[in-house]
Amino acid sequence: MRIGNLYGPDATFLGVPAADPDDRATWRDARAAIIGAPFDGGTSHRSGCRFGPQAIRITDYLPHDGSRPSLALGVDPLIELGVVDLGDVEMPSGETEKSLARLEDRVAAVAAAGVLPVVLGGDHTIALPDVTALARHVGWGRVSVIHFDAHADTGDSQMGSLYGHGTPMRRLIESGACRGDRFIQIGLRGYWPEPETLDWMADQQMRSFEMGEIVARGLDAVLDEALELARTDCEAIFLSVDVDVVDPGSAPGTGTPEPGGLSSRQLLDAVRRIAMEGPLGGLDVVEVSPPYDHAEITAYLGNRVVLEALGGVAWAAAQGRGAAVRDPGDPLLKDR
Ligand SMILES: [Mn+2]
Repeated sequence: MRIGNLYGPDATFLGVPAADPDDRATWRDARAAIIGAPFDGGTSHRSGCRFGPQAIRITDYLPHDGSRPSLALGVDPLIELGVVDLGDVEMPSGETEKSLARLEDRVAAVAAAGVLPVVLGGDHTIALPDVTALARHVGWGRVSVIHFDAHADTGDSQMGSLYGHGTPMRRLIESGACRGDRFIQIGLRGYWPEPETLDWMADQQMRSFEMGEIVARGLDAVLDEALELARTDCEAIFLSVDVDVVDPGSAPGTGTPEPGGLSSRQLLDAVRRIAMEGPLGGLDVVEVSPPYDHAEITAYLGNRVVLEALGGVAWAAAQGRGAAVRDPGDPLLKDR
């Protein structure tokens, strides 16, 4: 059964066709699908990102006509990829494990159909089911992760719980869904995590680019290294974008703002490039918290992150670079 916005009227991402996740005929021709994950039960500080999916879907000044030709790329990703919106997953904020299981099932069904899952959060807890579902399809340990964030999200526990927006990256590496040495973090800064967790990250051979390194080397050089690593001995890249990677001045609507981040221009360029070079197997955009937003700045950014990612995928497909959205018959996608 289709649920539109769990916390508001049913509206699709920029007016793309609505589809019913349980009726494959309604999304048969789609190559990418929007999935809302309106869950903020994993936040450690201020909440509100349960309203993120709706804000990311509807925040725009252009007509909601399901068409967005990109000036930079010369493609209309919503049209060319046949993007549909499967609505929200029903995720009760007080029931974390039930919520995450439902999301994992939804993402797995989409990935298994050879359709690119585009998940709108929600807090970062949702990266655990998102990446897990993709790994079940692509191959356990065969998905690399490029993770934009101010925070590492590698905590061992959060207030005594295994699940929360501060722990998903540790759970993913512990389970083997993805390899620590193919887990790439970009934009970390500030005062968390503590040395014990940094030691654990180093033991896993995670590659984390702190803002100081990004400033010193430039983001392009960082992306060169990140993409080379992500594409080595893995079949697909999962792109996880926490909007708090961007400076709070350009992304105020989020729960755990950390000053001194990327510019919105840098994030959009990086997302576009990763999607163009891929192969992108899935993405999520998380931690957009409308109650803390101002003038919809952060909701606009989330909306544009999705468009740049889809634009990059459509561009790659048009170039015949393929691999961004794979046919389910592709032998690379067989279970290993
Ligand atoms: Mn995060």
